[in-house]
Amino acid sequence: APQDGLYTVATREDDRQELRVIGSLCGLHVAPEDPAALLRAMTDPRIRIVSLTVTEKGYCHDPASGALDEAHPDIRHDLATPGAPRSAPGLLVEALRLRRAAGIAPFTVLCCDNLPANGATVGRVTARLGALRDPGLGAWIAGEVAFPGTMVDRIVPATTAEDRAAIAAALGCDDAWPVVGEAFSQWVIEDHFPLGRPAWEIGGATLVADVAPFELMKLRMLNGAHSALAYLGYLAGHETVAEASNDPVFAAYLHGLWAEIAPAVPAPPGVDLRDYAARLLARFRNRALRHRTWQIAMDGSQKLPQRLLETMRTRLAGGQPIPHFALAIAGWLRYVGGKGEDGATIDVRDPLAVPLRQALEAAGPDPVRQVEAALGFEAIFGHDLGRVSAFRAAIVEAHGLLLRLGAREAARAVTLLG
Ligand code: CS2
Repeated sequence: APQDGLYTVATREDDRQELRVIGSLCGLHVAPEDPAALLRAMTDPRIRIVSLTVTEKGYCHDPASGALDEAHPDIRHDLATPGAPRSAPGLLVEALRLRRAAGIAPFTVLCCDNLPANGATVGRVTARLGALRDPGLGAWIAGEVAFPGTMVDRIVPATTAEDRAAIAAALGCDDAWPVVGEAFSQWVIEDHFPLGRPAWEIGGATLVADVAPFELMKLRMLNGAHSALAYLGYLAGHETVAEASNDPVFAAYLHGLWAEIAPAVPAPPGVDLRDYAARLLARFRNRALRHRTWQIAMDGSQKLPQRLLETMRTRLAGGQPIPHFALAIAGWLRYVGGKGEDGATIDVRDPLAVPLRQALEAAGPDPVRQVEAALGFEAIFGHDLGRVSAFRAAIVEAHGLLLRLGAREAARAVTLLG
């Protein structure tokens, strides 16, 4: 706000940096500071689209089933005091209710997060919260509000103090909130905007009838590999994705992982998944970005279902082996246990961090019991996976390998065997 909504986007590729000052923000409201101001803006009839980028956990849903988590503290809060909501679904529902009561057409909700079927998922969660308040409101949201799906892709590590200093030096003035990312970007949007939309295609977006193949490709190939590399790379002492993916052992592991993922991905028209994977590796290796493995490791309980587990289900159903996948899950399990390979404490950030650590501690030193304790989390693994013996066996084996060899040597072993 003090910079009139102006901020710099710095795109970096190896030793090249390009700066662009973005002037598209015309005002700011901070929901936790002033939810009423945000609700006023959302009920303004001139507002036709509400887009959201609030990370996976911001939707208060059960990651395995995609249903609203009705026991979530923020959802309980928003049901108790619906006029002053604090969750994203709570704000959407209250704003939509106010618009409906005032006879204003509903805005289109544009989710830009890495959720599976993101539009449909947010539609389901919002309609359910609406129905819990008033069945008529829930039915109206389900029937009248558009929730187009999207696939948004650009690697954007969290901004650091060094980024601020370097960008201020290059720009010649201070910017308190620059954004640093790769040059690559892709935005695919389902073209369903009942009140109209800006011509985003002018800026390079692709408008399509069905986002699903783009989304599945990105979530499974990019984000799946990102999460795998985050846990294993972190455990192996790699601070960034660039370090980990420039390590030949992990590059070979990634190739093996992509070979397991690709057959379970319906390629969008005209896309060759081998080329896509090669491009991903080059993007991961971009040393100009310091994308911390720790950052991507965050919120694994919210990410694993759509990034890795759904793909694993497909492979298991076809009777195919899953050694690279299993090692990624074992890496996650070790990571959320809270102790690194050097014995140092890991700062695990995840809504389920405490119950996960407690369950793993209660399981004691037996690796098989540790795996069972982790797979018992149905919000992550669903009601099914923990009972699939081929799945359990693969995770037990990978966990054993990881404990014996450490992440790097286990990745090498899995790649050699695979
Ligand atoms: C990353 C994503 O933080 C994470 O979990 O996997 O933010 C990733 O960088 C983006 O989805 C790339 O488009």
